[in-house]
Amino acid sequence: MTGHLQVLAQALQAGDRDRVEALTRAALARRTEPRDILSTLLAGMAVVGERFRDHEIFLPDVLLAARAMNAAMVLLKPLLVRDGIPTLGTIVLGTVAGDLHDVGKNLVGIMLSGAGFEVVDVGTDVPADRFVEAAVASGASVIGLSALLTTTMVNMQPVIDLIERRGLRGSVRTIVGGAPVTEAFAREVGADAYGFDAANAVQRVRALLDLP
Ligand code: B1M
Repeated sequence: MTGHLQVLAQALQAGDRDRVEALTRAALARRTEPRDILSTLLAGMAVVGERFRDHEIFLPDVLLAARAMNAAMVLLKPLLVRDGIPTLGTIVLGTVAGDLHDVGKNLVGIMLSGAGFEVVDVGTDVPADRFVEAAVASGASVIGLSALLTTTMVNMQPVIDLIERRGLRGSVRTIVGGAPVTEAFAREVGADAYGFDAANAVQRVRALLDLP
């Protein structure tokens, strides 16, 4: 990584949105390839994810880094689309029926976007059919389900059952997460993966899609 990209990665890890935006503009002005800038930012976000997982930094730091990443992505996205760089895959993400908590879901979405996935956020209090329709409409290969209440985590099962009934099992995988959700519960409802936090969710989705 050349000097100016290293500085960009450091600014991202520090969550300095203005500096990340300015450095991204400067890198583009000196004709750095958008895909090289993206790789730098993704590497920076990976470090942020690892440091969050290891409790070296905390939620506000992750949110700042994610906002900085999103500011750079606004500049890069049109150029990447023009260059025909595919995303890693599309993920439908939402909070299950009856549940209005969205902070964790949003964080998972930001981390997935930052890692190069296209995220279709279907919001909160989402019934099973809306998850599945959104996956079919967007060609998503993964549906991510979040729940924060012991009374709503049971609403993950109907989504997985509907995927099965629609014959989509195998082409549409599922990942579940949220404070009351456990690996054992994920297995019980037949989910393909469980993410215990946002960084882990990215790792699990990559594994589901056989990405290195
Ligand atoms: Co509510 N709430 N809440 N609440 N709320 C909890 C969850 C609760 C534990 C508080 C408590 O009693 N100690 C409790 C649940 C008890 C239980 O079921 N065991 C509770 C309750 C009871 C309720 C109400 C029923 C209260 C009432 O009205 N009587 C009510 C329910 C409303 C509804 O949903 N229908 C309610 C309402 C609310 C607010 C609206 C006020 C607000 C939500 C605002 C919002 O989200 N926009 C709220 C909040 C803020 C909380 C707490 C305080 C914080 C949740 C949060 O944002 N955490 C929460 C207590 C707590 O957790 N300490 C609580 C931060 C967030 C980053 O963490 O969401 O866990 P989290 O996400 C993590 C991981 O779980 C994981 O990654 C994230 C990042 O690392 N993860 C995934 C999440 N989704 C994932 C998906 C994945 C993978 C990983 O793959 C797809």
